Amino acid sequence: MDQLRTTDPEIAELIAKEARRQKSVLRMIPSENYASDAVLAATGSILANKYSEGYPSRRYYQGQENIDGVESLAQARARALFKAEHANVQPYSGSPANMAVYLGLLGKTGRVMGMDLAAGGHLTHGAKASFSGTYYEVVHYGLFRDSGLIDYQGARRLAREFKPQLIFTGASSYPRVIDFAAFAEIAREAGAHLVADISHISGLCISGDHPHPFPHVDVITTTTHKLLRGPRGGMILCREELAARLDKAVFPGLQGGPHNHATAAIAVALKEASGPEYAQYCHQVASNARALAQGLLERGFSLITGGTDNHLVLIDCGAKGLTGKALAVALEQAGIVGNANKIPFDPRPANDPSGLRLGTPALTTRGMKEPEMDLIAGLVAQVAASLGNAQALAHIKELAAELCSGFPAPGIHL
Ligand code: DSN
Repeated sequence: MDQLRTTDPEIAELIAKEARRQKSVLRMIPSENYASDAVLAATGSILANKYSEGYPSRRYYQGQENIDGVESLAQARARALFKAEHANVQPYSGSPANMAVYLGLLGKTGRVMGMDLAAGGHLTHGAKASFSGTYYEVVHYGLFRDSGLIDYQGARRLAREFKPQLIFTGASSYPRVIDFAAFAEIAREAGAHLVADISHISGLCISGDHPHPFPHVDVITTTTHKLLRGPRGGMILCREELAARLDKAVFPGLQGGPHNHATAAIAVALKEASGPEYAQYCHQVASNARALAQGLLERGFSLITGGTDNHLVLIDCGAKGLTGKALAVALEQAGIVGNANKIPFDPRPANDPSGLRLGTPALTTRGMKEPEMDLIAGLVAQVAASLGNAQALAHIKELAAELCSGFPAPGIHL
């Protein structure tokens, strides 16, 4: 940072301010975390200087004796951790990883079934606004209105009629277990390839807190910066028979040179995730989410599905007479950072929805446990009762900062 301060004080100052923010607020966006010093060191390394189009031992540029070692290690660790026959660690993030699956398994066009964005799916699972809903023919499965749970029978009926070639499972804001075995039956009947996008729950699948997608699915995609605590990046894991098609879709289909600094940091994160401490961390993430859900329910909040099995809760703010955006803004003023989110069958628009999404991955990395989750549920309730009261929100912000000060934030040294 000393060199950066000299060369570019404006950027150095913004980074320093962001570090102070990340240290002093309760970070509860379910897709965010703290990367370790080791992961950050690899991310900021000289590996960023190198071009390496191709794959280990099959490159289009010279000078790869070290890069091949880095990527081979990342691949081997990914295969071992996810029990996969093949791993591609080059996708720049989760959306490019999913895009490569479309390109590799369908080509330019095809029929896809994915979870509706409004039901908690992801943009790349066929939403109109994304490439997936623009270029491919898509139908969406969804949730039961009363329970908020995935309607597997409805998905099965849809697949029988529509005969998708590709089925996406996985979600961005679904708080319950996804039944990959049930989807495998649906895919088998339809003759479709089945993909599990486990970006949100990757760690829980490793630790056993969520059922593993293999052997039920053909392909797993995931980001590397959420529960995995790596750099921003993506991965594709698959059976050997699909490896060549998917590798070709990533490079040269969609991408040029891999981000070698990110690949190295992914390798480090995967190493960190292979020890017993990481499994313990994931157990705690899930336990903390259950404690947070319990604390919120006790304080009169309404949660979609009534609770959680994973790392996040989805609050229906309408039940408190609030919108998700209004609560998210007030929470931020009070040092608690979540995100407004659509709830199933939400009558409100995406930029001002009815829901609020809160997650436990980052706070658990700081070492917080069930008692802190109950405290935080209390703070969220105080915020919900204090909208527009700047003084009350500022006081809660002090309480949040005080809570944070007792729990170190990995990777942040002020
Ligand atoms: N943007 C991510 C999330 O916050 O869930 C999903 O890609």
